[in-house]
Amino acid sequence: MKPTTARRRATLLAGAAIALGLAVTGVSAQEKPKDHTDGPAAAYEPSMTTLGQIQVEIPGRKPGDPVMTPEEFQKATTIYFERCAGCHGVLRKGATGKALTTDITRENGFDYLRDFITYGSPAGMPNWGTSGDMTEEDVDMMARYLLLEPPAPPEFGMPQMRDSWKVLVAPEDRPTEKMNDWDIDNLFSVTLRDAGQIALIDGASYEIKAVIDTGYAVHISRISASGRYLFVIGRDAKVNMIDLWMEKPDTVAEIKVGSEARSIETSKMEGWEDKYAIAGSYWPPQYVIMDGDTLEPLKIKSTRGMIFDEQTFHPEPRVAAILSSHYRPEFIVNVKETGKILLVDYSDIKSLKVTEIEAERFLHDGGLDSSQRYFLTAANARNKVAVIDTKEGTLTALIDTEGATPHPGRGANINHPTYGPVWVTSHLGDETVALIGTDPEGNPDHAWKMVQQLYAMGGGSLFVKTHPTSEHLYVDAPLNPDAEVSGSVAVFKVGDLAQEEPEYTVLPIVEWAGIAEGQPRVVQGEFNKEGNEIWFSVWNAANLESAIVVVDDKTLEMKHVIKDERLITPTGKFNVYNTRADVY
Ligand code: DHE
Repeated sequence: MKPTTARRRATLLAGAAIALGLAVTGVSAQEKPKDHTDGPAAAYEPSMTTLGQIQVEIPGRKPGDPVMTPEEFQKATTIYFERCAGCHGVLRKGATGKALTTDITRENGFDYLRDFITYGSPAGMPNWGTSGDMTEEDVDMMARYLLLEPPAPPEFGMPQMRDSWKVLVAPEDRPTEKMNDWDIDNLFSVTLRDAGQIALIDGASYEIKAVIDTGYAVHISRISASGRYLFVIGRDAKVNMIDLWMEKPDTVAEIKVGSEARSIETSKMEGWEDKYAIAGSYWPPQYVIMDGDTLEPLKIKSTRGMIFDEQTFHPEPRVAAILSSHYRPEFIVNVKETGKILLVDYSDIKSLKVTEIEAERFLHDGGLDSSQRYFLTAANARNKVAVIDTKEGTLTALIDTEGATPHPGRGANINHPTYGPVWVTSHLGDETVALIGTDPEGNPDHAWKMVQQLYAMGGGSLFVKTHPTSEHLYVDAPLNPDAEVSGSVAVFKVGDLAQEEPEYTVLPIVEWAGIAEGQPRVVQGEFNKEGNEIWFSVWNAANLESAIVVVDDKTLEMKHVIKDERLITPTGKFNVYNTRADVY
């Protein structure tokens, strides 16, 4: 099938709960009270699957405690960490969702809790009962569980990190030059989510050069500034450091930095290339600076502290995206629940200086503008994008994206025919795509304003992508409940953006992949080094066939389909050059 052109303003999403991270199939709500909503934005919350595996005991019982067996308490804890902690917090003190501490739950009582879990709420609580995601017995158990004190998962400090730390090949035993004939700059590190592996795929021949075991449910890969070392982090907070110079690239060091994590980055400032790595975790709420050659943990900093505006204590502010500055020896660290962006100066980690910028709560992901001076990041539950000037170390702007739950990934930088350089984000909760001016020198009237809103295929978008040599802007929608939409990608022609309501072309990626079984979702475009092709993951259930579809950026036609039985649940793809040079 050829790409088709469309101009469609899809309606807002409602009535579909997608438990991502747990399963890739959508579940329709039944008998839902009319005003209750549970779209993807509500369900796309952290799922603490690793924490869900820890063994817990019922904390000291109080008079009036509901009856609960240790087995039920264990099962309820697993469900709570996987499905509820993302919004309500591991310690139940609240995050995007309300606090569920026993002073509140006991006052509300069992019947209220049971009904709330069953039907959800207009504020975003999914209808776990009527959607069929939880059985009546499970709902009953969860309501009793919430009347008991929560278990506190263990901390993870230096002794635990050092116990887990392994240098498999010491720096002095590694090659002094590249020992393989791979074009490592055009290599893709592809997350094989449910296999706990990454695949290294050659960008020219599409050959899978290696499959390497990593942590559980790998989240992202990042590359050292030199392009030699690949860092991979799993949801279980395991970091693998892979040496791409070895004859057969493999892990040379590994460490566990906590129980739940999502982010990893390396030092990129001139003079500091490959010197440090940093990883941030959801639990415990902290980040750790490590040696860039060995992953030796050097400095752990807790992110517990005051919420930026209320100045009240938050016990578990998670570390979301981390980015390396090109202007100063600093890591930029998003602290989700306190709404602070930290500039962590790594030039002297014994006297660590951290600039704490007040931004907005629920910071998630983001990336640099095309000049690489400004960091734009979504405070997603507040529908805002914060802009940090990485040169001056200050907050430049807070912009309302006028859409529901911006989710940019690292965003996309296009050269707009009217507004010049703009940075783009799509949204989880609706079909809008926000374009933000990023050129205070050349286009001062448009800088740090939302200059245009586009309408793509529908809500449930996670990632946008372009390349400096491309004339296209790609928008995915993997969380859209409609299989046709979640299986396609919308493409806008940058030159057409001066039109009043620009059309987009729909690429039927799943159809091109030739996969009939399951409901695979098309996720995260990633360009090759040259910028003439873009790769999309066709992410199916673990027991079904998945694929990667390569699209010709000039013709928008399918160029190649990578299929292999080792390609289990491919999600993120990270081209070595584009990732290390921050090209997007
Ligand atoms: Fe991600 C990036 C957190 C679910 C694929 N994801 C990120 C980042 C964070 C994050 C904080 C930014 C890292 C950085 O730049 O340093 N993601 C979370 C969650 O908390 C959430 C909502 C639920 C969870 O429990 O993890 C979540 N993410 C998903 C998925 O379901 C995806 C689609 C598949 C998967 O891996 O489970 C997914 N996230 C990705 C990808 C990136 C990412 C591919 C990197 C995008 C990029 O271009 O850099």
